[in-house]
Amino acid sequence: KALQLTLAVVKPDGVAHPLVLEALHQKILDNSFVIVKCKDLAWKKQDSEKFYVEHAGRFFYQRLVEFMSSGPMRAYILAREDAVSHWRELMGPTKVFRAIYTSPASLRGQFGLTDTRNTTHGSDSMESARREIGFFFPEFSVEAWMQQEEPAFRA
Ligand code: YYY
Ligand code: MG
Repeated sequence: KALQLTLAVVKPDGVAHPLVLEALHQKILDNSFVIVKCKDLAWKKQDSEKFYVEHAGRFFYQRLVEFMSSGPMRAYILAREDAVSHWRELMGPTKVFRAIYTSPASLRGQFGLTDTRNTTHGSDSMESARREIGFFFPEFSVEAWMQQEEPAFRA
């Protein structure tokens, strides 16, 4: 199993509740992720539109971009073996109804409010992780980290 980086985001509904934010942060630590980078930020509507351009035209697009620019968020670059799929699994299904009934212990099952206000984001492949890490952390180089930090990380 290979060491990977992924992008994890606590969405505005999660950041709005300090105890939820704390619980999500603790989940990251409890699941052997290394926090490579962490920052708090807020999006303008254009940022949401650009990040979610793959969903442009879907029925939920407007409510999604408005929600994602409605307040502060927290973004993490996380490292771990199989980080991408492991974080997706911890998050649980996108839709809150499904999350509550099929994965009640998942982050969305525990803290999700609606299909839009579903507390967390996670990259869905290594390719999207690279794009999304670049979107949130333009100064960060995945290549440089893999070359310089990965050997030390494994040692
Ligand atoms: O990757 P993931 O976040 O689990 O779901 P996507 O299908 O990529 O959708 C992105 C984002 O869009 C989702 O986290 C909430 C929002 N959304 C929505 O508001 N309503 C839906 N029915 C589906 C998705
Ligand atoms: Mg997605």
